[in-house]
Amino acid sequence: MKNIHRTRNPFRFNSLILFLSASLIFTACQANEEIRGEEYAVLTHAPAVPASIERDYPTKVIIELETTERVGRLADGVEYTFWTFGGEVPGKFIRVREGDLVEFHLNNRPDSKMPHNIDLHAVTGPGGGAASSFTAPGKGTIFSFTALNPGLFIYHCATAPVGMHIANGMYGLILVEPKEGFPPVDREYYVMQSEFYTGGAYGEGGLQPFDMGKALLETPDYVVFNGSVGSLTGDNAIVANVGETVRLFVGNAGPNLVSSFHVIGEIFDIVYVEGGTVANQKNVQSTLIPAGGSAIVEFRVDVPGTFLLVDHSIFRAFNKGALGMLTVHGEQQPEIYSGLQKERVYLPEGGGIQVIQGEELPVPVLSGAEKIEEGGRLYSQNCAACHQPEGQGIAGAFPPLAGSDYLLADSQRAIGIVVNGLSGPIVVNGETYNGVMPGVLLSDSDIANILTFVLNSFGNEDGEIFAEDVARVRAQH
Ligand code: HEC
Ligand SMILES: [Cu+2]
Repeated sequence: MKNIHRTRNPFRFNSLILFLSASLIFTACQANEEIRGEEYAVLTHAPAVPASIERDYPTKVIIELETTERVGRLADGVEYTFWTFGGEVPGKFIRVREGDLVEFHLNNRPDSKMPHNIDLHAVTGPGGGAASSFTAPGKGTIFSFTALNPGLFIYHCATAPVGMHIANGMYGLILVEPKEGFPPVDREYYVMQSEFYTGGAYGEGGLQPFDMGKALLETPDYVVFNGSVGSLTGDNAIVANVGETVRLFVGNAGPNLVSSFHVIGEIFDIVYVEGGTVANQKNVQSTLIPAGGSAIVEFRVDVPGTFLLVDHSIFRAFNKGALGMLTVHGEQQPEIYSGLQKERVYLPEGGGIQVIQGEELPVPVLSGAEKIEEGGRLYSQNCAACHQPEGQGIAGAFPPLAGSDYLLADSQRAIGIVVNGLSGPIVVNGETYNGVMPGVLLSDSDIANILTFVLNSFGNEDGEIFAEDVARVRAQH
């Protein structure tokens, strides 16, 4: 830079040459920026993301991160001894700028049992820093690196046995913002997928040990976002308003599985595939995120409602925990999405023509027994996967409908549950459940039939729900 400043113009200055040399200096500054000043990084717990970087020059960034080992909640009634970066799973989100000199301070709490280190995929150097950051309990280590490549990178512990340190929760994301930054958006969130391998099956209560055998077979009991079942659902849902643009920084820590990341009811307008800095894909339904990789997705939310974040390897979402929620507030936008407009009777084998051409047929009035029969069919299609074929539920995960004191105390309340879904703690037959039931997209009469079936099956005595009851509940919302 100094050389360029000293460059002499052999001719008289004129405005053109002034302009040319000014742009030369500007280009030179961009190519070879000098580190200026120093600051401590502000780190955040998921789903929060640190504010975007306003600096237009590189600086020395000091990062303080503490490794801990502590018991925490994996699911309701299920505990696990998590090993963490910063006290939570996933580890804290780090945000620096391309060209920054990062001085990393890794501290391991004295009450840890294990040594830990850190491999940041943003590091150019042996082990991604792991070789220089092996830190025994009660010790601290320091190493530095220059963030040469911008992008969204995973970091994780790489102390042997590496798989076990990752499986126990030691991972997070570091974003190296490109010099020119990212385009501004209204909301940014931090989402990290990972697996847990527990001694007991999904939902089995108590403090669960790590299961090495299942880890080797790559058959996790839990696949979750942000470290536990329900960390992004109900009251923990991430939020946005109609018309806003949302950017998700999504990581997949594995340790084994690849994620087919999808948001139900949304299309990613832009994907920075694999966490690189080129907005290189548009209009994507599901994006593949490798284990130890990431993606940045952006989308404008156009209509209100609840949008589910899932791994579209779908049993992971509804049976192993890989389910999050984005709640979008705002006015309905019927020109984009109408909602249910009409419910019609469909008569195959010719009868259907009547519906298409003429007056819509009234929904047939079913007798009590017919309602129960029809409801049973709909129950097996829509409810049995969670509440089980005999309504017995799954301990710790899905409450029973057979003999449920919660259901039988107020069958009208059950309508609202089926229509709108339910989340947050409830007590059924003395057991607390804190899961998420998504609202069911069925017609008023279908829901009436299902609930009538449930009230007359599995040892439940009796009761009848009518389509008008369902319509009334729906209208209240
Ligand atoms: C994806 C899994 C899932 C599906 C499908 C599902 N539920 Fe649920 N349901 C749950 C969960 C989880 C809860 C508890 C929610 C909580 O803890 O707040 C629940 C709670 C309930 C409750 C109240 C608690 C109780 O045991 O009485 C009723 C009633 C109920 N569901 C009925 C139904 C009916 C009827 C259907 C089918 C139309 C259905 N659910 C489909 C998961 C599901
Ligand atoms: Cu470790």
